[in-house]
Amino acid sequence: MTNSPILEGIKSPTELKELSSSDIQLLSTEIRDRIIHSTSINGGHVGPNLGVVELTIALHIAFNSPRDSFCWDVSHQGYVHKLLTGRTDERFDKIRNSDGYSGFLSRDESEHDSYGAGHAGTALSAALGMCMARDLKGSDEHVVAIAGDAAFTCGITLEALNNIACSTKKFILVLNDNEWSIAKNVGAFSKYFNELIANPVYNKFHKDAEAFLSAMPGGKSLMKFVSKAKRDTKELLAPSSIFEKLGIRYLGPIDGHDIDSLVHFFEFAKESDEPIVLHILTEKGRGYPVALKEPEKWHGSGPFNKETGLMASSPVDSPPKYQDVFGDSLSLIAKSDDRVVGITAAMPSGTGLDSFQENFPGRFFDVGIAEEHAVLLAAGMACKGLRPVCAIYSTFLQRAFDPIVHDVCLQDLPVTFCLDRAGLSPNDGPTHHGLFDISYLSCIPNAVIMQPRHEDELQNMLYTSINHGGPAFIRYPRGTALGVPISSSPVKLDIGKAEIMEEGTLGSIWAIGDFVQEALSINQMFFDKFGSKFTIVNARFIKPLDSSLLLKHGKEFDLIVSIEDGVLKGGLGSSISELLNDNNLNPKVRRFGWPDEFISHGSSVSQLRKQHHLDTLTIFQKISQDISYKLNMEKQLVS
Ligand SMILES: Cc1ncc(C[n+]2csc(CCOP(=O)(O)OP(=O)(O)O)c2C)c(N)n1
Repeated sequence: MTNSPILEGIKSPTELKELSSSDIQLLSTEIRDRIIHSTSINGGHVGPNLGVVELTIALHIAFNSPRDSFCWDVSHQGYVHKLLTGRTDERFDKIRNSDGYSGFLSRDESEHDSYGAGHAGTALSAALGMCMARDLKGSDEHVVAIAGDAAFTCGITLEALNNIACSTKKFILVLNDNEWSIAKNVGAFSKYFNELIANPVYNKFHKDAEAFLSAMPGGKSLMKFVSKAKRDTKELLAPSSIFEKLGIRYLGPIDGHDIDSLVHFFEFAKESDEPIVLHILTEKGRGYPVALKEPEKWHGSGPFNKETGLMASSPVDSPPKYQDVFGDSLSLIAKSDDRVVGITAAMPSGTGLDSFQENFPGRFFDVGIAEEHAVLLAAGMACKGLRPVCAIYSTFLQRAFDPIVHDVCLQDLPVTFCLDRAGLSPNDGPTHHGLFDISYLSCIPNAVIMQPRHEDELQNMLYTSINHGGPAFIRYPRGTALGVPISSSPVKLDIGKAEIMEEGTLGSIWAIGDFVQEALSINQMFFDKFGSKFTIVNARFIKPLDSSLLLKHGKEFDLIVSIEDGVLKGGLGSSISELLNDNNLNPKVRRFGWPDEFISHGSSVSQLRKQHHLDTLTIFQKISQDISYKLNMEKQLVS
């Protein structure tokens, strides 16, 4: 815990409004210290939160939460909001852990979290929906959408912009521009925002408005003045901004670290009788020099030493991360196949594509936070003979379901999808767990879906997918691989062929990914305790399933077990049950996977697996119960 007497006195935004301006300055420092302290222990979104300290304080002074609603885009920058809305207890110091607050905003956590998020680009649409509901009800509360500059690379943000002015007169948009996505922001909007900042006419107008606003905060007369000033200066000297062409009044650029000025602009926006955007400039990592210097590294970090800013590094002999194996393998394959290109939706380092970018800058494309566009772009490239590889986290690919169905799979195009973070993203929680992809992809004709059990198999799957000639999806988890050697010459796998790892008499266990290793450990437990084993199958392909092997097992065994890192509904186990049932085979099928509920954030994969009965011991015990009659029989035979 840090020494924060002013922050500790704030149990709700009401107390904040009563502070003197010198106390508010001290409060900013206390908040920064507390965020650095908590993230140094737990990891988290350091840079984005340090950048919005003044902005968030000013929002809570000018507006009345929870009556007024804030829609934070992504909501990874919501830590300051949490601290100002009564969440200063020890759960803040355990943020992103099982007994701490979520790293995102969630409607379950506080009445001040008007909207939950974790995916980018949702703020404007959700805020507009709230405005329209308010207008229909005839009430007058404010709704504020707060979106980063990178949110404007999202298609849905642009869909909302198109819809705002014709739907409501009262809509406040805060554009929090720090020039960064996770990596440097990309695309035409990002350039355009820089032009707005650099344009002296807008600066002049901004200064006029600010001078007036600081003298006379609030009030209808103020509005009239600014509208006139705006007309006079802008019509004579400058073209309208894109926002104005869309019917949204533009004010900016505004210093995002000057609380008094921010409050005045927010008061001004409250009076506006047409939709308004405030273009606010902030610095990612403000107040913590190391974070300010390297915004990408400090967008989201693991634990670190807060004095030195050094992040905890993994032990030298630890296995590589799956994401790095993917990046290196793609470079290796691309060396001898110039059809290969790599596409990311704003996640070059998170997906490991940054190493490919270094090796093949002309064949690397960052399209911004635009997953649907990325998939369509890949479809177009594939039509012209390229072999695009889209590296998109499992959870973010959900957004591109229709282009996957309608564009890639229907046209049977050779696009490879690499779904990192398949399985749990423990500290992030339900917005980021990659638990649905097997279910949402298995139902699509032409989709080939696979999961490697180690890094060498990942490389082989990548090589197989690129050379397959149709849509292929490879899912793999966050974190480190097994540490097996990776061949310098990848091989093509037989699509739809599983791998038998061990043979036994008790039944068969079909597993994918790191659960294959778990299945082998469970088998050892059976052997140690009962002297008998299961047949262990690395399913490799979830679709197409190795049907001949499965049907053989369906005839041979009374029990077939499936273990997967995805939801049970529509998962590997479901496909196994369906195939057996459709062939009139009725062994007992015991399925292990994630239940039909949203899994919260937690401290680690093992903690969440244990909590949801997916740990090795529980799986062993449940299978033992299923097979107890057989174990007894075998025991009797031996004795
Ligand atoms: C659909 C989706 N794709 C990717 C991400 C990963 N992501 C989280 S924050 C972020 C960048 C956000 O940048 P910006 O909105 O400008 O906010 P900043 O962090 O710079 O304040 C990205 C790409 C996401 N959350 N959602």
